[in-house]
Amino acid sequence: MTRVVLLTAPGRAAIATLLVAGPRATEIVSRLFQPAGKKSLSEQPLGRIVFGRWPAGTVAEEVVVCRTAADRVEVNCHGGVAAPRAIASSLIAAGCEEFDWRTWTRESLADPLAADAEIALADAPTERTARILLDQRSGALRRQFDAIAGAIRTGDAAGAVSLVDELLARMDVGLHLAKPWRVVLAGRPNVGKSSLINALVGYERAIVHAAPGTTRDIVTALTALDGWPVELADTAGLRLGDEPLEAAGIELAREQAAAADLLLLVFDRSAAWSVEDDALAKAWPAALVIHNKCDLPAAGDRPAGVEVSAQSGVGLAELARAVVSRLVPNPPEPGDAVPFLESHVELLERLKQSLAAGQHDRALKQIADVGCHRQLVVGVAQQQEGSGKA
Ligand SMILES: Nc1nc2c(ncn2[C@@H]2O[C@H](COP(=O)(O)OP(=O)(O)OP(=O)(O)O)[C@@H](O)[C@H]2O)c(=O)[nH]1
Ligand SMILES: [Mg+2]
Repeated sequence: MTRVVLLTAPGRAAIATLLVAGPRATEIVSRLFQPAGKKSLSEQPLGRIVFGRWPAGTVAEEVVVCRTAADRVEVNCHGGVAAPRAIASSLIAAGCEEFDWRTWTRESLADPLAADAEIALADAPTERTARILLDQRSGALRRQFDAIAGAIRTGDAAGAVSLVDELLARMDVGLHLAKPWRVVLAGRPNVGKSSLINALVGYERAIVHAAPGTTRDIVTALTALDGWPVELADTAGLRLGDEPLEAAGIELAREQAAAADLLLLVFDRSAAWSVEDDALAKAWPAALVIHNKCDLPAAGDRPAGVEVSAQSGVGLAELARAVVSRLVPNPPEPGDAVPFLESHVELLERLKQSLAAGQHDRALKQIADVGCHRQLVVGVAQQQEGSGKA
């Protein structure tokens, strides 16, 4: 079977690239592609870039085509939606089967863990997260699973368990490589929660106003702190509001605080520490305490916390560092194995159970099941070509 896969992301772009892969790739593309020169595509050597036209509807699209392997042709056309769609449709009409790039990646990579990493890489929002996923694409996670299997085979069950535990300890980082941590700012009205969000993201995301009770709904902003993706959520000031709209906002704020990966409790350092402040701090003992408005004179004693001024920017770098050290207390070293999908974590938990029950053969099978090499769609055709059977 010969496949057509759109390799570039959908949406606006200058260029789109379609891959045609399979034993009939050159033949099918040759039937549609009209080279500008005299030679047909099948006469062109591998790697030669060939310009020409592609009949697409009533117009001919200008394309650049290249045979990258005996069973692979890349077709580069104008970007956007219409041009690649028209070319894909004509290839399908000519006998190709359409694959989406994720399915293609899974089918064409021998190691499913490497395929998982390649697919997750498309969603990595920062260089730091991409670098960790690239390590897994290069085999870091695979090598650790191999090491676990090796330890089991040599009878070192304790060693295997500690390797599994090492991976489970990196699970939280792994699961946030493509999905940001949720950091919620909460506190009493007017302490400067919205101002802090704006200062952290560097633009006016949330409305700031001198009147308490300004924020009602949840306002979120995506950012990166030290290369880690974080979604900051601003909430309504917590107080006993008797107005229904404000009360609804306060209820939402409490729900957000409960579901957060990290809660930032914001207080006003220029106002005396009150009974309400104390109740809030006690209700959320795991929260990171922030004393805002440190540009103004301090009003009395208060519990320890990060001192900042959303207005002047003083303390913001320390605040970012404090948030990061709470979210990622032990960042992985370059080359470390990191599980990054729920399915990896589930496998590790199953492995732990098998090892705890002394079921070593079962544990080995669980590892082998992740490593089962799928049949290579293109690899087979390439081998045939190489041995003169194509
Ligand atoms: N001096 C000073 N004023 C600040 C600082 N941060 C915020 N403010 C002021 O405090 C007032 C309230 O700020 P907001 O950011 O709207 O406070 P909030 O906590 O979001 O308030 P609600 O949405 O009503 O709960 C505004 O007048 C801000 O300008 C700061 O660091 N220093
Ligand atoms: Mg606000």
